[in-house]
Amino acid sequence: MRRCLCALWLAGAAGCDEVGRAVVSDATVDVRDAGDVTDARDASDASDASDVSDASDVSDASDVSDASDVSDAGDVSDASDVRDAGDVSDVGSVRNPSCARGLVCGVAGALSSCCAADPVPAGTFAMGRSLDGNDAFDVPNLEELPEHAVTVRAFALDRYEVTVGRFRAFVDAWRGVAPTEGAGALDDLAGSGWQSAWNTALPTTREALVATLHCAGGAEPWTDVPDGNEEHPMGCLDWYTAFAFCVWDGGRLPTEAEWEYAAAGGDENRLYPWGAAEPDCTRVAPLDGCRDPEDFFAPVGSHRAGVARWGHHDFAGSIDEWVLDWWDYYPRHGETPPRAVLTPTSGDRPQRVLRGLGLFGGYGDMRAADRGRADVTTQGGRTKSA
Ligand SMILES: [Ca+2]
Ligand SMILES: [Ca+2]
Repeated sequence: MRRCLCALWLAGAAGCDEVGRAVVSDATVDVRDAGDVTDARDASDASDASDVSDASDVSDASDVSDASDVSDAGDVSDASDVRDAGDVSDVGSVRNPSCARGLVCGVAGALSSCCAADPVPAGTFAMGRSLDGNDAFDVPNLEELPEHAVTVRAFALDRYEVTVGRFRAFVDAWRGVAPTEGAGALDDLAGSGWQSAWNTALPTTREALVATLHCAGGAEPWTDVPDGNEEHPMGCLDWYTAFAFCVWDGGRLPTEAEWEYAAAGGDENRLYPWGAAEPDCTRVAPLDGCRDPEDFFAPVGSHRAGVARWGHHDFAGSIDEWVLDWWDYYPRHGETPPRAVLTPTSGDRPQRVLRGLGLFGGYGDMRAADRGRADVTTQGGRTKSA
């Protein structure tokens, strides 16, 4: 059985300040599970997507492993005529229902299926912000502390945020059927899958689902008919819809630890997904000071200098991303961190974690260790503790 992870991303949108909320969109990251990826380091050596021919036999992450799966610039000579599957070799190997139409993302010379995923090897990393290490940063966010060791199993994560085009396939297929109990769970982690108690949180018809996607008064990336935004990150999804999309697409939401592990480059403990260099307009969108209208909802993967260690784009900026976990403080020194926080924290307003801030983030918000949170029904906006 195919096991994938999906990371859903929330979107920031032009005009959000005016409407008082961010647009929550969801970009996804498909993550093949540890059970399917016995050794992602080996998998990353595989270079031929044609090795994978059967959707029922997804044995490792090499099916959509990295840029080497994609025909290179020599095969894709002109971005203006490369928007179909014939020019991008990995498109046919991707089996996500959301990419059944052969969606292509990226920029000339680096095109791939919008559903391409990159393997992330197992490892241990220092989650949270350090006080004097690579990712030390002068911010008062106590919720990023203490930095603590976390071990992550191998997985594979979508290269790009989920696009409008991918989500359109979900919308077209939606008949109000919720995921089955337990769907989208992590391997060997009871209680991490879909719960039938959540079924009523989902729209019951396609029309009702579409109605939820207009959460920013016309400033959201979704359009009822394709209108130039199909390669832009999807927005306006609450946590339940994000989860349901991932399950439908053969994946699951990543855990907060998986997200930060991939964004920080694992044991490199990067300050930003790309390293230590300060954010600029070539790495993230949108960023304070980069308010070019063309930079709002830029196509996924268009800020090439912001690529993370294992090939993922737009961790920082672009769109906020839902992860599986309930928000909680990090474990104190000496406590064993959970693989994921699966029960709401006590208190009157439990929230889920958001990562990968979009919407006019400052330098601090672009860090791999930066955290946010929001109510599960939120379609835009998040809070941070200072
Ligand atoms: Ca860290
Ligand atoms: Ca992001």
